[in-house]
Amino acid sequence: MHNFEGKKVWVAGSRGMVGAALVQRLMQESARIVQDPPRQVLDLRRQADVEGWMESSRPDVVFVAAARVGGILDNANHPADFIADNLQIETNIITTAAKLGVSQLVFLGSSCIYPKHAPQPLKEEYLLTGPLEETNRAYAMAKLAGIELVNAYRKQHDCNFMSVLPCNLYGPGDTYDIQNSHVIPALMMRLKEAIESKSAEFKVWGTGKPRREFMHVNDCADAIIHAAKNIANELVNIGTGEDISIADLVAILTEIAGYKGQIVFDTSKPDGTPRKLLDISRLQASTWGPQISLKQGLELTWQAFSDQPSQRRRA
Ligand code: GFB
Repeated sequence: MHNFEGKKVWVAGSRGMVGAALVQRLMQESARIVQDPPRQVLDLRRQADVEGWMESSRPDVVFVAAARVGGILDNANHPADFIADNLQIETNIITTAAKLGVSQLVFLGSSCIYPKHAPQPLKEEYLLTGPLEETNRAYAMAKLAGIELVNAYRKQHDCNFMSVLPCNLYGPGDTYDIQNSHVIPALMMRLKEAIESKSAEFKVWGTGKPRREFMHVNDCADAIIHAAKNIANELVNIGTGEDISIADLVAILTEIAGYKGQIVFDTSKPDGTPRKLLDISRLQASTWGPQISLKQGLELTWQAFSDQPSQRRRA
């Protein structure tokens, strides 16, 4: 239905984990990647600056992968940053793209914006059918507004805009910060410390009972490009179709890392949403499937992380 050959493509947020993977994947489409200015040059929260930059660079296609993102504690501790920054970034880019007549726009949401207790697996039509998970409600409201903005421009101006909702991601370029990152990079950092300090215990947040669907970021980028080229829906879940408990994830990671100590669950830390397995029928209907298994992806990521000098660990 669409292709990117020769098209000027802007991946907003190309320095983030998903943005970088999208740029790499788009190289295979012979797209002309527009140079994405760093935050110091273009603050996407400033509307006039975004309008000025987009008017001069005139991208044909835009992927909105720029966002304020973080793990469960980062979200719970910084709700104002998460909602304000994400509302500004998405509004500035999406409204300007519509004004300039950008031929295609893909907005990135996340599986955490579904209602906390929606039936599983999560279908796209379950959005907004129930209360949200408290720890990241601010982020989720911002992302839901972005999806509503995309759908409004489709309806009112027939814009070729769509939204994709990835599950939990991991892989190269992830953020490694003990307090603020997502579970996989955080566990890897603390595992490395436990091994180096020969600690008898390895602490995991929460009960270990929540289930998460983890997808390697390279599979995510491939699925997003596939969806943008082949799926007409306004909203597409991006996942592997399989989830795992945090406790089982820890068992795989400790085996990969060769850690033999005792696993301790710190229930003073939040579990968050009990489960958020995506229904990926729309993706599968267009014959897409993941290439990187969780075990394989974790081995690759652990290896890349362990090879980094400790002060600069980004897998
Ligand atoms: O990855 P995570 O922070 O995000 O947490 P969410 C996933 C699960 O791992 C939670 C547990 O149940 C955590 O309690 N966990 C165990 C840990 N140990 C750790 C640890 O050391 N660090 C972290 N971070 N978690 C996020 C949303 O929710 O999902 C974001 O808050 C985003 O907005 C992301 O959408 C995809 O999956 O719980």
